[in-house]
Amino acid sequence: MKNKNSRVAILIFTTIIFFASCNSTKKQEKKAQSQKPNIVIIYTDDLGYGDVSAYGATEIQTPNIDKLAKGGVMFTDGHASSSTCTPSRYALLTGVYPWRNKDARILPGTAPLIISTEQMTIPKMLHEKGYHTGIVGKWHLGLGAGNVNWNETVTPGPNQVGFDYSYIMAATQDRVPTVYIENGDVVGLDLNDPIEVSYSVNFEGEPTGKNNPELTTMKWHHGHNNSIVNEIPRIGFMKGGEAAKWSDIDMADHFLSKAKQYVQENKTEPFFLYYALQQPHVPRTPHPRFVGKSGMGPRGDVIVEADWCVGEFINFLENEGLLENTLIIFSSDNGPVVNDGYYDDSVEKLGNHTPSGELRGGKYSLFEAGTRVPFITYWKGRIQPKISHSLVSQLDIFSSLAELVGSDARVDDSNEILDVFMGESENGRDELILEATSRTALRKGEWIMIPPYNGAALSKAVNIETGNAKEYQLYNLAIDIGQQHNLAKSNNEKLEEMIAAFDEIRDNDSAEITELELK
Ligand code: NG6
Ligand code: CA
Repeated sequence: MKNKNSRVAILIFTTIIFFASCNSTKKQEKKAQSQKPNIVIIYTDDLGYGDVSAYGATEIQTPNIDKLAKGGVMFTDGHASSSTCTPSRYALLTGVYPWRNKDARILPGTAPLIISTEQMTIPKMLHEKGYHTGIVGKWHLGLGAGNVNWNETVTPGPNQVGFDYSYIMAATQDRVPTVYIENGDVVGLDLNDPIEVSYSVNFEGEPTGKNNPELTTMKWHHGHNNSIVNEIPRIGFMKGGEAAKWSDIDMADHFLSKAKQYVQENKTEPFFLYYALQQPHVPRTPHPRFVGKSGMGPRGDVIVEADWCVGEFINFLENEGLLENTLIIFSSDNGPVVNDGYYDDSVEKLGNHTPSGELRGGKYSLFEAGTRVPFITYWKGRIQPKISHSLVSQLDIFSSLAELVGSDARVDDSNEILDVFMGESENGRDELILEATSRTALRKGEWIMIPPYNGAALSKAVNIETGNAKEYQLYNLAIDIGQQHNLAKSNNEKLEEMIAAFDEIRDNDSAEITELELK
């Protein structure tokens, strides 16, 4: 009897404990769901599919990016929207195909903002859902509304399209103005030494790379022979603003410290950070502590430096106790280029390294290496490690993040594939339009169709195949990842099907877009 009673008592006790603990687990789950994760997009500039050791590079090691790849979803078929920067960044932030916006092409440093302040963007959508939003790094989406006065607050810019905080370079490291801009204001500007910028004429008496090679330590190969800053000739002319000019060798450290500072200051609320590193774009200016580290010249050295920045930033999140509540998306804005306009030994010291991996082409190209880039999603404790062969595009980040944070905002071109990004499904995209300097091609399933385009098949300046040909090209990537066997003639049925699908998406406007912008 006594025994039975105590058994009943134990049963009641354990039942209470069981329900109580269920209840608290449910509460915890609810809390976890309602607690919005922080979101960080780490975006490199010109990093190729073959530049990361997790993606098969053997001549260079990227242990920190590898850690993300091996601890998250490593996409083998992840794409930037374009094989150049501005269009890819436009598509990343808006979820809209860049070829829908005629201004979404490589911009000079004086170009006006190409995102409408009315347009929905990732930071705007996240801001509406209670996020603090920031960008640190490369912008290259235009600033102002034309005729920017760099000595006043520059607007509209990132702060007018959804970012609560911005710390940027206006365009690229090789373009003037060579200054940092914080929330629209040039950092460290002395108004007694105002900045003037032009992309058409030099300012009287100012040296240029073309006329004063003796003042340069990095020599220009093509383009890049205008104003000289820090002994590096740039694209565009700039006068004044001496105290505000950035130090190229410190840029990586500088952006890293600003990225950390942003997190430090905003970690008490959900935050979104777009951390846009400048490497390995030209001019490649590793900090002295990275010089010679890759054995591959400056291009390899700045990849090692970028990888270190990624590691430092992730360690910082971990030390702050934020890593398990932060979704990290890592990618690159376009494929790789070795000589992009300076003699910097990158060609000579490349050795056996293949920045494009087994893919054909590179930056500026319609071939696969133009847009297929390292693409990783990582969320410690939440995303299970996996290699995914799903076709995904940076376009899809917009709608997928909206789904993640419970926003109704959607953009037609941006597929909601959150479960693919979370590694829970392989239902990626079926089709995707790829863009390269205003030319487009259609990817559908395992097939890619490149329409005929005028212009050189090989860009001599950068030594990259453009993808241009007088005839249609059709490749089956499942069996021919290197795009060596054009099946357009032998598989006419597939070709016709691809042309029809391409025309339907492009709304038959592809005829307008034929010429290669690259000079
Ligand atoms: C090209 C530049 C190249 C690079 C590119 C933009 C010349 C000859 N070439 O016009 O060096 O700056 O623009 O790169 O000037 S991107 O990654 O921002 O798209
Ligand atoms: Ca780029």
